[in-house]
Amino acid sequence: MVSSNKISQNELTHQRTEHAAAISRGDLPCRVDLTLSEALVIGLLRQGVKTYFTVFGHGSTEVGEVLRIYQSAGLLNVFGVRSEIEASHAATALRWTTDEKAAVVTSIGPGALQALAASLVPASDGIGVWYLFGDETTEDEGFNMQQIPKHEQGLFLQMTATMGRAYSLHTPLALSTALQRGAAIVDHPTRPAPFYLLLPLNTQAAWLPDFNLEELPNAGSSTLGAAEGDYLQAAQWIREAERVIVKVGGGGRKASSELATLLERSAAVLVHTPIATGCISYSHPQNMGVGGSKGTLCGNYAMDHADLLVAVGTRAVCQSDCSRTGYPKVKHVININADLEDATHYTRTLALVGDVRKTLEKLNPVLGSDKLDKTAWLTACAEKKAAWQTFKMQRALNPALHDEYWGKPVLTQPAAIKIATDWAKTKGAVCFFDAGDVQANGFQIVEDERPGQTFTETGASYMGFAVSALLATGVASRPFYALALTGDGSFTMNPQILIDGAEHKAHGCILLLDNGRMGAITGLQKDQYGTSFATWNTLHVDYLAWARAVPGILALDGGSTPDSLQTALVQAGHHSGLSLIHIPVYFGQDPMGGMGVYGRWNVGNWCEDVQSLRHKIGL
Ligand SMILES: Cc1ncc(C[n+]2csc(CCOP(=O)(O)OP(=O)(O)O)c2C)c(N)n1
Ligand SMILES: [Mg+2]
Repeated sequence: MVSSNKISQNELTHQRTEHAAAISRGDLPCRVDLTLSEALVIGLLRQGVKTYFTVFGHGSTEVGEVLRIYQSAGLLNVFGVRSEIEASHAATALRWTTDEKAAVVTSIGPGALQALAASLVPASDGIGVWYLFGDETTEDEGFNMQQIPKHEQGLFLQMTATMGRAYSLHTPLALSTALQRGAAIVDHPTRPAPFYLLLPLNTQAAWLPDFNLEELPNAGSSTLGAAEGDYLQAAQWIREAERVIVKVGGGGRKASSELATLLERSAAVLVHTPIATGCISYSHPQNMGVGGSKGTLCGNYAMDHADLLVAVGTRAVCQSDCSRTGYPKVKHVININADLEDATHYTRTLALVGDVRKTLEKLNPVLGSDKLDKTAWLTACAEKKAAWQTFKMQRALNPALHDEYWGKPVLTQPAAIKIATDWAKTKGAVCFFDAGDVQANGFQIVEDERPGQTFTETGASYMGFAVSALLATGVASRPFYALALTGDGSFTMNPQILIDGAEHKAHGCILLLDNGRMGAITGLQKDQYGTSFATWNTLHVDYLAWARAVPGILALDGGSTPDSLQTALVQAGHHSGLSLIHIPVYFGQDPMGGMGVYGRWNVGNWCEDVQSLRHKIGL
């Protein structure tokens, strides 16, 4: 039974303090009197959630009070920030880079909606994050301020349940079920995701006398096995094909050695989606880099000519398979994925539904160790990769171009990104990429040797992710150094990082590539309609002054030459906190200013052609 809380606030604080101390000592009895909010925090602690990114509001003060006391006892850490979007990005980045779990706490209404919007990132990239949102009261006494203004029940639950999985703590004693459902999602073995726990304003402080803490679930550690399926058929297709391509998405990131064996045994080339960069070393001769709408010369060549596709852990996002026109000559698909619907996405498919690594481990021996002779294919692809390396080199050798907006020669994005990511490699810094041209040029340029060097949020391509991700550097239990490469458009979506990064001891550098516009969209407009519209600014904003306004931030002018940028990076690297390097960058039609486009995309006025090609291919 849930009864009202009979003890005073002072007594409650005292009691919570005692509970927290007992948890630290490991002797909290399993039956205790406590509020729903405290039981929730204890339940999350049991699952290893010790980091909270918060923007409290009237919808979450009760949970906030429990977190205050538990933080004082050293059980968890709370980072109050200035935007729920930033909070969500930081929690996502923490889980992504370090596997440490985090929760985002917001108020009801606008705060929750901002976090919900940003949760498109973990939903798209497959990252487990807890969201605790204040929600309308369960007694429905009338509209709560900031609830959705309709005479209907559970609207936030409907919205969040559309984005992912959600649970409303409408009935306090359902907590253990809520936490078990959340654990199953946030710690899912193959495709973790955001989980939304809605906290009605009036149940957060509900009193749970003699609550049995044993009910609270522990973190799940489930695993999935290898696919059952026709491996002999798969092996036969691989042997018979002349041009095999292995396309790796986010689900194949951790299968480096199995992928290398597959390449060796099938004489295939590998192309990956941006998120899977480093799945095998870029220097591996059979790695053609990224392929897709904005792929590479060699990656797209391989896609355009392959006759057999082995898809590994990819959900075939438009950008990665040219809106389903990416494999015009493919006769068969072997699709290895833990998700049945992803595995059966294409026609003419042999779907191997199971854990990617374990399935590859089972497929490789069936292929046998006799190398298949597909020399013509490997040679043709190797030539394209060499041409791509030359293409890249030309941009590094022509680093500056005259720019109209800046009225002088400035660095190109390809040159600046190459210099910065080379520097990051020597420093062992993690690189985060923000959306836009910065991101596309970035994934065309980086040459990662292993996963974890670059985090490019291409699932949702959410502007402001990279800079907000820097919060994870200081918050992680083992802090690390990161470089966030961002455009002027993306940075101004989440400039709160300047304050929150300084406050919460972020250790990294924001490299702001300023072309005075949302260049990726200007570029699309020009390619599609011959003219640009409403995607640039005429103002020259003093971003260094923004950075200087915050104590502890080192603001550096990166200048317009490779040397000046190098010098600034080195200075930034010596700074103990957060730094911002501003560089003007070129925007324009000069081919040396970009990395080119090699694929197709079902957007704007290209749709008719792309769709008709898709239907012609019929894959
Ligand atoms: C939150 C959000 N809004 C809109 C978009 C659509 N979008 C993708 S890239 C881009 C422009 C990015 O501009 P900037 O960060 O300056 O990078 P640039 O392309 O100029 O290098 C826009 C508006 C998005 N990805 N995310
Ligand atoms: Mg820009």
